[in-house]
Amino acid sequence: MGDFERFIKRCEEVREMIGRMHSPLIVNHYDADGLASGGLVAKALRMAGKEFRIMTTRKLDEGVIESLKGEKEIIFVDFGGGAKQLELVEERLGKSDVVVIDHHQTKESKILQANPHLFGFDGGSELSAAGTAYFVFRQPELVELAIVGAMGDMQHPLKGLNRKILEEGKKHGMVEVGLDLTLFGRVSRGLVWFLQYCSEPYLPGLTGKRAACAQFLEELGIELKEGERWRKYYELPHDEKVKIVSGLVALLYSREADDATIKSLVGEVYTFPRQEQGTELSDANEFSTALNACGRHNRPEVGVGVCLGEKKAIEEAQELLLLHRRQLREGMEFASQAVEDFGVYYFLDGRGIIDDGLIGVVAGMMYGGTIQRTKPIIAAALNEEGQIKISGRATKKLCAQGLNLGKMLSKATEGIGAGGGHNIAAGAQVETGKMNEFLLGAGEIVTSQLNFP
Ligand SMILES: [Mn+2]
Repeated sequence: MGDFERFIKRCEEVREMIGRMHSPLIVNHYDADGLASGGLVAKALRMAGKEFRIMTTRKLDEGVIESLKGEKEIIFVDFGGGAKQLELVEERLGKSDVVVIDHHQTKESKILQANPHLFGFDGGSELSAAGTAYFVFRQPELVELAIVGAMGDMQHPLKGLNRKILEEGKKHGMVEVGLDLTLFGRVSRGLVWFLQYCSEPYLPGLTGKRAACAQFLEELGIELKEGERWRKYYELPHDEKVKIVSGLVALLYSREADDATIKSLVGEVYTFPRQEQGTELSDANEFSTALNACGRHNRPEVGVGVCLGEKKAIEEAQELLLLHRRQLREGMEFASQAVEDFGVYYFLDGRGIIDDGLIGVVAGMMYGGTIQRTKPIIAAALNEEGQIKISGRATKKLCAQGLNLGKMLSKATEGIGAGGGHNIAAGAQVETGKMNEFLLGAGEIVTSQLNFP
C-alpha cells in the first residue's frame, strides 16, 4: 500500500518550488501522456498568471540535458526520473532550479521529484505523469488532462490513484463515467469507419472491410446516414446502441472468440461534459489519440495548444488525425497486397512505405480477413533514422499453443539488434543488413515454440 499523505506532501513541496519560479522551461516527453502532462503544467501555470516556455523531446539523453545548461528554472515532465538521467541532471544542471514530475521507476536524489513510485504506488498501472502533475496542482480544471494522460499510457480501466482523480473530477462535473462499447471512434468516426478501423479487438469479417461493415449495420436495421451526414455511434438512441452491441457479441461468439475478447467489447468510457460534444476532446480515449497524432507527426506544440484549449490547435490536431487515418488506410491497402506467406509466419515488408508508428497496428489488422489466424505475422518498417523496426503480432490462440513473440524477438535479435515485449505483440530493432539473418532466426524460433514439423 502506498503512503498517500506523504505523496501529497511531496506534491505540495513541488508546487511550492514551482510557485517560486518566474518563467520556467517545461521539458516534456512527446507521447500522449507526455503532452497531456506538459500541457497540464502549462495550463496550471497559465491559470496562476505565470509565464513559461515548453520544449518537447523524444528522449532525455545527455545531449538534451547538456543543451539545457544556462536554463535557470526547469520542470521535467514524464521523464527525468531514470537513474542515469538524475545523475546527469545533477551533474550538468546543478546550478538551475529543477523539479521532476514523473511516474517511471526512480530513486530519491538531490533533485526534488514528485513520483508515485517513491511512495509505494505503481506508476505503471495506477498513475500517469499527467496524473502526478494533477496531484501537484490539484484543481478541477486539470482533471480532464490527468485522465487523458492515463488513457495515453494504457492505464484504463482507471484504478488506484487514477480512480481518485476520477472521483474528484466527477464531483466537479468535469468527467462522466459510462459503461459502453470501448471501441475507438465512438465520438469522432462515422459508424462504418468505427467498425472498419477497429483493431482492438479484431472484429472477424468486419475489421478492415468497409462493405462488410456497412452490410452488418444495415442488417441490424441501422441507418448509416442522417440526411447527408454520416451518423456516429455516440449519438445513436439507446435501442440502436443495444442492437450494435448484441450484434458484435453474436459475431464474436459465432467465430469462437475467447471470453476475454468478448468481454473487452464493453467497459468503462470516460467523457468530458465541458468539452464541445461530438469532438475528439469530449472523449478521453480520442483526446489522447489526438495528442498521440500530434507527437508522432512532430507537431508537439499543436498537442500542447490542444491541452490549453486553443481553437486553432484543435483544428490542426483534427487534420493530423485525418492524416493518421489516411496513412492507416493506405498502409492497410498496401499491406493486404504485399503480405507474404513465409511458411511458419507471415511477413509484411513495409520498409519505406508504412510509418514505423503504424506498422504494428497494420500488421494486427491483417487478421481481419487477409491472413489466416494459424500463424503469427512479422512486419518491418523504417524509423526516422532509417533503422529497421520490427513488429510482431499474433492471436491469443497461438499464444495458448506456446507462441511468445516477446521472447522470440529478443532471441532472434541477439547480436544483431534488440527486441522484446508481450507474447501476443512485440517489437524489435534489427541492424541494417541483418534482415535475412533475423528472418531465418525468427522462423526457427517460431517453429520450435509452436512445435511445427
Ligand atoms: Mn507517461
